[in-house]
Amino acid sequence: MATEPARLELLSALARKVLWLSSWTIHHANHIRPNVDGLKVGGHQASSASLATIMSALYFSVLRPQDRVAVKPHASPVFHAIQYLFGHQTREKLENFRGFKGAQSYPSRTKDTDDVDFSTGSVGLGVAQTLFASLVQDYVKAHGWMKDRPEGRMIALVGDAEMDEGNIFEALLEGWKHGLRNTWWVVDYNRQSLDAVVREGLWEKFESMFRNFGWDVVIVKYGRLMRAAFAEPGGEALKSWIDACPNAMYAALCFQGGAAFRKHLTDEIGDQGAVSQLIDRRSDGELLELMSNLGGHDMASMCEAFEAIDHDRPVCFIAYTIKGVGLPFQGHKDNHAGLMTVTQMEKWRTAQNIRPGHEWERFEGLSQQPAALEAFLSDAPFNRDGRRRLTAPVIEIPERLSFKPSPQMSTQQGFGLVLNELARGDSELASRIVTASPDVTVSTNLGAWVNRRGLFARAEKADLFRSEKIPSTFNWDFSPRGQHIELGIAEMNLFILMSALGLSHAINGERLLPIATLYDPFIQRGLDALNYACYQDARFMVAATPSGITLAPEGGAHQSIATPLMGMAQDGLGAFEPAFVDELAVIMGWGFQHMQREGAGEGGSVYLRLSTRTLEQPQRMMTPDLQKAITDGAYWLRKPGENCEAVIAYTGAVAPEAIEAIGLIGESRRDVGLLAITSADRLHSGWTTARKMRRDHRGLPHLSHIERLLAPLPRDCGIVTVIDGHPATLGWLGSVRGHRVEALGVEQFGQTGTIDDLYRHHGMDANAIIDAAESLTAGAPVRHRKMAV
Ligand SMILES: Cc1ncc(C[n+]2csc(CCOP(=O)(O)OP(=O)(O)O)c2C)c(N)n1
Ligand SMILES: [Mg+2]
Repeated sequence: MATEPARLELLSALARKVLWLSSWTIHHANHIRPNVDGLKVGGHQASSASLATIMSALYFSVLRPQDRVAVKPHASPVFHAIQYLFGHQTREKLENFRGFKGAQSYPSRTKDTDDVDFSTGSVGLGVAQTLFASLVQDYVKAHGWMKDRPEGRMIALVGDAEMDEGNIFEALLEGWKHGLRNTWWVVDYNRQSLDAVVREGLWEKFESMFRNFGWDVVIVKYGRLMRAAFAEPGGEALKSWIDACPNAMYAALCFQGGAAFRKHLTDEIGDQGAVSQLIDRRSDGELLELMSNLGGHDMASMCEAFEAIDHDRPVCFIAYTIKGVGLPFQGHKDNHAGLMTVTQMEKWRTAQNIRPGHEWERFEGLSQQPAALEAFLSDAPFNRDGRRRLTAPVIEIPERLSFKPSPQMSTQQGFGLVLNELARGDSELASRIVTASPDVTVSTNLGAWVNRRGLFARAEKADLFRSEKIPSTFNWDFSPRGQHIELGIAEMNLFILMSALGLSHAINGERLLPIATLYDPFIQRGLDALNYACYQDARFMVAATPSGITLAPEGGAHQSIATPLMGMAQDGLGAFEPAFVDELAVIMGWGFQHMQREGAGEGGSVYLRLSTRTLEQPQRMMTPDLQKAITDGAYWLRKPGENCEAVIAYTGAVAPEAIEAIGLIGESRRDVGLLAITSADRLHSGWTTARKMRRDHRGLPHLSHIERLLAPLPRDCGIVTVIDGHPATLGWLGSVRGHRVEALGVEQFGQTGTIDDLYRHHGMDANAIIDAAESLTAGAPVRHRKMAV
């Protein structure tokens, strides 16, 4: 073990190397790598530089293998440089930074190969991810699955302007409710955002807010050089000047350099005495070094601050930094996307003792012994256990999920029944399910599951209504064994919790099968977090209900029109909209398997768009073929013949309208088909994949499910599609084999009414379907129409 001064010296040397390598990586991508487009690749040299010291302190000294980090997106080059020094990142990938298959612009769990714990990019989300990851760790521990693994700290490196993101505040409140522990947020307080310099005094707001939520707050403002200068005669005045200096002025002086600091200090606090002497004892270079020695750039101060934490309460470190520290544009308000010129880089290279052609060498230009640096790196506690990405065995899923059938049901009800059945049993599957809902547990039919499996909290808390013997349908007991996490209303939190629960196999080595319930329209409130969760390959199931205009009297603000398209467009999420409960049970069973599949392009999360509309349920055998067709996305509910004139293809809760229309049309048209679509998303992606495979492997007759279903239809057969959602969801069906399509659905929202009123109003009742079919087919008019009630 190196002695303290020797350790600090090695750490500081490595931090300088990290700053160099990160800046060089960006420089290389912009000035050296041949760039056919002539556009700069970019790369945020300034934003990255802010964190070189702090991240070096963490990775090279403070972190333990069980700790997990979300790195501010623009510090990606610093992260990659650190991993390069550790030997986890290749020179080839760094040379190809921001290029195709190169090191990623923002750290990515799925695209980068150098041990990224949590992806970042959309600011704010990675920060909240650490908070929820810590709650998930508590969940795993409370369920007895931690074995002898030590608890990790979940750490976010946060930009000060990033703190504007509302989802961080939503997460803070939720964290407080759940007794958050083991979470560190390190705010890179460089007082600059993308556009400019931030408001004065932000740190005070952060401090009081975090303390208010029970966090420890550590402000690391002055480096060791500064603290030593404050102890000199005249030092007090210097400290007061620094404290009073507005952010923009400090930043501007850091940019202008030592001479400018000298002039300002002399004009403002020069006294011809101790203060003047303190200033004059230093050259311009030394003065700039002193004034740039804010806490976040001082290895000793950062290590001290981190190492002083001896409790598991959450901690916010506010580390003062200078954006672009050490680079020619440090402190300049326009430096966010700033890049050093070739000349500036050349000058900086020389100053660092780096020989031309040796820029990528790990210890080039450092005066310390390479062997000492190498030994220090390989002894870093962070690396002690080797690979930090864990795995967990696959949980077995029964052949078929059962439920207590009734002749009339809604899919939302069916969802509750399937879970209730699971809750009654003692399967491994049931023990690994964790549900969560943003204050809509009861109204999304999770009640029966929660009654049996209980709510999760680290400490027992009995349902007072129950202990007071007041009748209530729902048992609201909290315990460490509980399997439902009740959240406040913020949907962003729901999806970030899914992101954390859905990575438990990789982070904690223990698989969880998370299920979120919410109202379908509010997917939009959490959409970026949902996208984020999918982007980092978290695995979960979303049951969104009620949906569409079918929630009729509930009204406009709760109607969802665009969600079927979102479900289709979201990478990593398989979207389903079953009409009947037997379909739903099949999809859920498949979903639990899909959530566990691993390998390139394999598996993903699942979105169930459900409804509160009660439908008559089909009485049928669930054959393996039907089962497969349901999860592939569609099956014939009425198979068309050779001369089929019209097909009605429906999705979800509008099944009765489609069935009624097909009956009425059948009176006038002999050959009609009814296609039940359980997943427009699966059908569409199957179709695009098949086309791609045919292109890539010319001649291979790979046909997708929808191509096979539509193949027997004559060319002049018309297809009417209908969905309680945007008509474009199914409108593409005509392109599969060139059939004409009338796509029915919803394009405006806001009306309340009965389902009949609204289906009529939006042109998706049986009569509208018949009209559309008629317009697509030749022959006499369809004689029968649905009678008005
Ligand atoms: C949700 C989202 N909105 C906008 C951006 C674009 N953006 C990237 S960094 C940034 C400002 C960052 O400022 P700060 O957090 O203080 O980081 P610094 O670069 O100063 O370290 C913005 C607006 C983004 N990445 N994500
Ligand atoms: Mg900033």
